Amino acid sequence: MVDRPTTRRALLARGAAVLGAVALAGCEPVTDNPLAKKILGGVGGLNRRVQEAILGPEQLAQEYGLSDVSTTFYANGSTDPDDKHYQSMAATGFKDYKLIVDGLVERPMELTMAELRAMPARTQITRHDCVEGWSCIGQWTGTPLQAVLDRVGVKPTAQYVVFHCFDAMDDGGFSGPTPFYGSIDLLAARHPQTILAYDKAGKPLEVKYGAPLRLRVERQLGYKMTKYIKRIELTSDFKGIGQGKGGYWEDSGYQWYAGI
Ligand SMILES: Nc1nc2c(c(=O)[nH]1)N[C@H]1C(S)=C(S)[C@@H](COP(=O)(O)O)O[C@H]1N2
Ligand SMILES: [Mo]
Repeated sequence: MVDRPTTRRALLARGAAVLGAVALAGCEPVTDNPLAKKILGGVGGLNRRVQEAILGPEQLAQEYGLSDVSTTFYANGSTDPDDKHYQSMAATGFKDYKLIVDGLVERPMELTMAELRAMPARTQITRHDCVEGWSCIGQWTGTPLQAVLDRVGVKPTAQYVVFHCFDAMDDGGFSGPTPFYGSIDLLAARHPQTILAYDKAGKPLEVKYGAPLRLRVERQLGYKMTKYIKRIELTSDFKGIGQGKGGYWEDSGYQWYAGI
């Protein structure tokens, strides 16, 4: 579990604290990244309508070559979920893991890693931009979310894809740790670079990067890329989920749409 920075100042302090580690990891610090500087400066990411008007909803994020991959990739947020079920699955290489897909779907399903790996796969080398002010380039392989959605059959009333995770964040509140979750809309979910990643650099994801399955949604910021996915729920709104803003970070004030 990690502490949740609740103010911009706390966020910046935490961001500053990671920069040393990021530099050591061969990633890019905030000072070299105009996007991160803009966000830390309070301007925020691109407005969704502006981004879609300029780029179009199908525009691909830039992809890089193998020689651009960061020598080591910084791991952020949760890096080792406390959940007992998660830990027992991790101890046996996630052979008992099942991804639950339910909510507004025609055929609710549970998919094993073997079933997910048997589906079409996509590999992409992309840049991960964290709002705390660092970027790393990494290679990801996974199942296009679109393929999973087609398999379960999305009902016409569905609007959002909600990702429930195994980890929880310690907010220092009385009610105990808060489960991590996030969401994207169906347009982002069906984007060709939106994948449920299970490999990084050609090897199964390490726990710190979100094993066994994490989202890559390449045209948005890092906090949208939920790690440790337990369940994918199709919904028409965010009522009754967390505090209703569509994500753990959104519930504490981040924008729901984090376009870059
Ligand atoms: N389940 C879960 N997903 C998460 C987080 C988290 O704490 N828990 N942190 C987010 C943030 S802020 C970032 S920048 C990325 C970090 O991914 P990485 O550890 O692969 O660098 O994961 C995102 N997804
Ligand atoms: Mo982040």
